[in-house]
Amino acid sequence: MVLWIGVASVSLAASSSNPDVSMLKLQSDGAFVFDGVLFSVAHFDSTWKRAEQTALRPDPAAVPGTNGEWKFAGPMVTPASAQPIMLKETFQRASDRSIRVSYVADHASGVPTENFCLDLMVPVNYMAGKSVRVDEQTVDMPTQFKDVQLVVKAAKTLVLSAATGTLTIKGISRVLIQDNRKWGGSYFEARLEFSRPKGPLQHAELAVDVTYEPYVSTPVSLASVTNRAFADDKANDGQGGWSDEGSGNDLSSLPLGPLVAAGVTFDIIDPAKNRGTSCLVISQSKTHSALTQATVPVANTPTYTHLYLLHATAWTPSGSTVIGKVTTTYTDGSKSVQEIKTYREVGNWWSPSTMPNGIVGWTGTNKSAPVGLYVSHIAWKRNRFTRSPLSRQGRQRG
Ligand SMILES: [Ca+2]
Repeated sequence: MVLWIGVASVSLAASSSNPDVSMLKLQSDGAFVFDGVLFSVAHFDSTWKRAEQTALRPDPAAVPGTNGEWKFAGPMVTPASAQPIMLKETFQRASDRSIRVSYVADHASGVPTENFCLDLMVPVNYMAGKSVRVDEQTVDMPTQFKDVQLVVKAAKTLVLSAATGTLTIKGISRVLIQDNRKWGGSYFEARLEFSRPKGPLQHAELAVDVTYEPYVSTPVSLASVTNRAFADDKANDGQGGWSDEGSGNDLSSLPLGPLVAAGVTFDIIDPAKNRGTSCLVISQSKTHSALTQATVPVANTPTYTHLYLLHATAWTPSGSTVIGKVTTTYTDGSKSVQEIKTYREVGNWWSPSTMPNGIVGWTGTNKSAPVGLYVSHIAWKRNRFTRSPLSRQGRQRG
């Protein structure tokens, strides 16, 4: 069975020890994830077979981080040639929200190439129902699949919606955006082509600046509907805190008060000031919680465009399963429903790892395990929301 737990508040609206850029994680192969969007170089040969930069490694001649630079080099092996493409990457921190990354690719004799690009994988939930900006043009990204190719054009600047803000990419020359739902995928893919002469690839370069701008977020209080605290002193008594597993396995290590998780501002309720409760625990198993849904009013202004959840599950089923839904009711009476799926929006609170629409926003430990919470994004209809109840309905699976 599954227990779906929302913590303290939802919100409207850190990087690792490598480059200290908000919402950025640089991988050991030089690919990087910026606000939930994976950036990596891809080569497509004349039969559209794909090669990636997974064999790149940090340049042994350069100390990582010297002068704010990280250098990588290595082969990209393509079936189109016995010799690999040699790729060099220089990643530079420009500010706490921006980077510059430049690439130089060479192939000794020239390899047949359909597309050689910096490839961006954007989870559907970040962009569907919103628009991207390509230079001065605005292009809507459909909520349901319509066409594979959404954008194909020469352009210098691309602005897209990511997990908790926007990414502005400058320095490109040509962009293709396709909808991978055509093949059952859950990503939009943006290909930023390298500059190079037509024909087989012998030499190509690309240098882009990428800037993250977080959305302004405002905590929405769950204080009127919370039913559990974080600390639990006695296991399996149907009351107290979190998953009711006693003090050896509770969430008392979560700090109270304002919490910025995955770039989104939440406000963690102090149970001492709120009927002894701080989080919303939903389950259809009465063993775990009698509560199956809750409705939360959201203040009138300002007009919000996104909803973020700070949450986790316990007793999480294996495989991706719908474990609840969020229904938004707009002031004009219309509704939108977002299903919450395990391994897409949310996962177990023990040893969390990031998912397509579930960034690990907070981590800590308790007496049993490393623990954490996920931040998930829900797009609201633009320009329609001013005030509505928010209902969350948890469903048991087990
Ligand atoms: Ca208890």
